[in-house]
Amino acid sequence: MGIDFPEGFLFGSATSAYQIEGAAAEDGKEDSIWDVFCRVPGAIVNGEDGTLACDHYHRYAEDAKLLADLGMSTYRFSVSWPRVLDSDGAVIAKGMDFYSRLVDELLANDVAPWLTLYHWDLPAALPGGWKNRDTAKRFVDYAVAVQEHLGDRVRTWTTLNEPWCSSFLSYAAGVHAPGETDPASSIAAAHHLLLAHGWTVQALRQADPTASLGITLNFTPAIPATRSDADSDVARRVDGTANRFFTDPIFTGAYPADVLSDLGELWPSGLVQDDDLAAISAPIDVLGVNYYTTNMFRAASPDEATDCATPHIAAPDAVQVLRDLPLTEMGWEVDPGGLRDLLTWLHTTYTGPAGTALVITENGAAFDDHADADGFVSDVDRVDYLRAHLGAVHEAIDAGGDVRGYLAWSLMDNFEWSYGYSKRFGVVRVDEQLRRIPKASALWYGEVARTGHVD
Ligand code: PNW
Repeated sequence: MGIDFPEGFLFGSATSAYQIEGAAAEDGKEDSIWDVFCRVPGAIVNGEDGTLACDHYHRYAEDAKLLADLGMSTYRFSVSWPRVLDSDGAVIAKGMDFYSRLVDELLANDVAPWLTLYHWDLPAALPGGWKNRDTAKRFVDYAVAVQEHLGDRVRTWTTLNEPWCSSFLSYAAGVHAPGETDPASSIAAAHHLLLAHGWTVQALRQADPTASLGITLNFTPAIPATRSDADSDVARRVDGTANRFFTDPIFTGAYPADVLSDLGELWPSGLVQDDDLAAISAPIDVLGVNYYTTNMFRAASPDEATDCATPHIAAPDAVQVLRDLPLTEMGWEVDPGGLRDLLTWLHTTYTGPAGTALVITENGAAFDDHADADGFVSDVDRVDYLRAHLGAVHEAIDAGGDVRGYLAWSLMDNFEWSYGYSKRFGVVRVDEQLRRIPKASALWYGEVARTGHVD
């Protein structure tokens, strides 16, 4: 019994630079906005930061071999912009060389490198960050520089990881770097991120028409608690800014009309210029899908206080309703059916008509891991999570979805942003001595990766 994935389906895992590399000030690397944000008292649980992280910067060869030993054919990592370009825009040779050696090591181990250009660690020196349109231009220069050094060996490129997080969580909710709380700024950031994506796709495509190019979006489907007009409307507004704000311009060349009208006055005037949407909708080969959970919402009653920290800027009246589902350590509901429905919706609405493939670029869970006397973690809850979500991916393929791969988040326990090291997403444990110890989930998932078979 069990299920078998199609021949050629990619199995792998993912990480990001700031979450694992450490070496935060080594070999000429300058500060990113996360280096700076971590110094703000109270910003990160236990005041932790990515200064050492998993020390991947020095252990990359061991990590490449680990991936191969686990049977993973693909590894998604990110490049740290302030490690490879200085604040004058000049290449930092040692930083760029690190990624070149990493790519060589992956290839020597038969692991295909999947490179994300931006996983949130913006150079702190850029004035105004993503509020500034000029940052999008600088991003293209950065992307082209990385392509010049690695493009002969890296075939798959993702421009941005989760622009919803780098805009709304970062500039409206204030919980991610740079920690600002101005809704209009978050809209400007989101537009400039999309612009950086579009211009970069055009530039990389022109330089190398054979490279596979895409973007990774995080999707948190929003469903109404009841069929009432109020609940349906609040779910629609959350879905608008969380999901369609990004998919519509990329695949249809226009921001969704309902989102524009919901955001109304918040939308900065003059933000969108001629030709912006043509660039943002440049064709892509792959849409990366990050999925962790689905949220159910109801509309708050008029006098009800809601969580002010909600990043749903068009839905301040949204109240999440927990269903009778298991929760991960993040408090996120385990809902694999939501992934199947999401993939089917994306294929039908956006990627199918555009001829764009879907790959799950992140899926996984934080659980309260306990190591035994040998340091081994028997994480049956994580195995169950991965199995159920792989089943959902298979159902989406059966339903006709063009889904080409699955990358587990994460290869190893790492710096979980504002939660510090308190939340562990790895299939590989990283202990106090930074030893890598595969958990039961890594052994189970490795077998899936080698055979394409899920028990
Ligand atoms: C993603 N949310 O972040 C990131 O791509 C990873 O770097 C991160 O470690 C992983 O998911 C687990 O959190 C998210 O609030 C952070 O909806 C927050 C949200 C979604 C994704």
